[in-house]
Amino acid sequence: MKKILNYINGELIEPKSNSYIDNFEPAKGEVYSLIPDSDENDVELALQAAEEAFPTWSKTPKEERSAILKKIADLIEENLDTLAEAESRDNGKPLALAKKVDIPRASHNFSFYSSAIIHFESESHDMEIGAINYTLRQPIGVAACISPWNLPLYLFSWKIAPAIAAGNCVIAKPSEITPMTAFLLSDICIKAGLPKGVLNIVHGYGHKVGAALTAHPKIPVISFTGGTQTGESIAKVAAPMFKKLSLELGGKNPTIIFDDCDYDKMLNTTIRSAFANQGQICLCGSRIYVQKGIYDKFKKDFVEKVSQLKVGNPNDKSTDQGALVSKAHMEKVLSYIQLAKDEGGKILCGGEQIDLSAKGLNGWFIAPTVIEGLDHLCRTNQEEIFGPVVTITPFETEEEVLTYANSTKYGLASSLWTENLSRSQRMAQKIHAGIVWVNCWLLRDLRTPFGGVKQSGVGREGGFEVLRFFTEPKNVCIRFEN
Ligand code: TXE
Repeated sequence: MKKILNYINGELIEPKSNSYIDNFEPAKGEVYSLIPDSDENDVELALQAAEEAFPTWSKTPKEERSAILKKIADLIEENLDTLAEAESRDNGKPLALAKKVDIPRASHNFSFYSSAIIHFESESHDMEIGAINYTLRQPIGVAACISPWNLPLYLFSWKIAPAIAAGNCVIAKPSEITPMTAFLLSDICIKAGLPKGVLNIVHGYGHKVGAALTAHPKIPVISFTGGTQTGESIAKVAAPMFKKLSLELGGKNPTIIFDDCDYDKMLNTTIRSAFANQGQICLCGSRIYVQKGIYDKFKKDFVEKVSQLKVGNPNDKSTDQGALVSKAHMEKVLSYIQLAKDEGGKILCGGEQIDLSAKGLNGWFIAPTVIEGLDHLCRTNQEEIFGPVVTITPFETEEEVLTYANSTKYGLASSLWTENLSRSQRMAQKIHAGIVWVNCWLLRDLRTPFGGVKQSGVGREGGFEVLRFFTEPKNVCIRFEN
């Protein structure tokens, strides 16, 4: 069986423990490869390599760092098919989605930061009394990048690219649930000529590798994307050590649809924003609020379209919905469907596991599910389900829907559908969310900050802001007149 290896000091090596974790193919429910069960000893080895590489890498001219990042971006693009197949097999997502979104965006992360680092500037302030202040922005040292399973290579590269572009060395830990594309990235980095030790990828469990990275006194900066509870436990360990933290956590995003929207455009995009990647994107809109004038029409059309989504083999071109990422996650999502019923919700479509074993797929499929009739404060509408499950609810006024939208502990993203420009501006100002999409969804410009408010995280990531995050500012004040 294929063994994934750690990438440490420029080499692909076995974990020190020599033990491995089973890696499952979600569509088949079968083990298909093995993941290093690394621990603090492998982290120590990676740290040694990263510390050795740092003095040279941090002083390597930006242009050279940029060229290597661009090479990595190009190699990702050249290997698009292989990477997309690996991502789909590892994660259960439709191959077409991996080809269209995940892998191109991973390549773009590297090419964007390859260019951004060249244009990154630091501030300078002239004081009238005859002094000048400027801000030196220096790489920090060894950064930890910990990423989740839902958009494996995309989120992994979103952290690594800016960290190394800024001159840091990195120890990265992909999710133990979807490690394959991170493994393939190791090979790409070797081919691109990334100097040894600049990027080290240590595979394994969060409570071992992730915890060792978080607690290590020699790792002063952590960028994490994952569940809110994990973020909380990382913050508890890192805060007393005064580490720099970027936490991109969960969401419970509202989609708010007004009567005056462009109906067809809204309907098609809302299907996508609700169910893309089986609803396993932190930006998916899982609470859909629809103004009363079009509620009944929306309910009919939406349920009809959702019922037509084809759940099946991720490799089939006609598949809209693949498998959920793991058995445990599928069970969690099913338990929320049961909870919704217990809370008085009416299942309009879906609501159950789908058995595709007749097609040789013994994995973890759930029918896309639409639920109505739930109060905005019930658990189904408050907690992150992170699966193909959405609720729909009617509303009358802007004030009413704002109360619903802002009622959760999360504040990651939101979508508004209206042709009324003033209303969209008013609403955008009042919504508690780091991102407001108006008449669109998932449109990203990497120059803008990304991230949430409230319990969706801290440390906005995006454009130059990420480069600022991965550098230490130092004020230099020069007095040139007495
Ligand atoms: O994420 P975890 P899980 C949400 C979603 C999901 C829930 C749990 O609701 O159901 O989180 O998912 C590593 N110290 N999101 O359990 O555990 C772990 O190995 C350091 C939202 O899969 O947060 C993995 O690499 N690291 C989300 C990463 O953290 C630790 C995407 C994320 O795993 C650790 C995924 C520890 N103590 C899930 N424990 C989003 N915002 O996009 C685990 N890890």
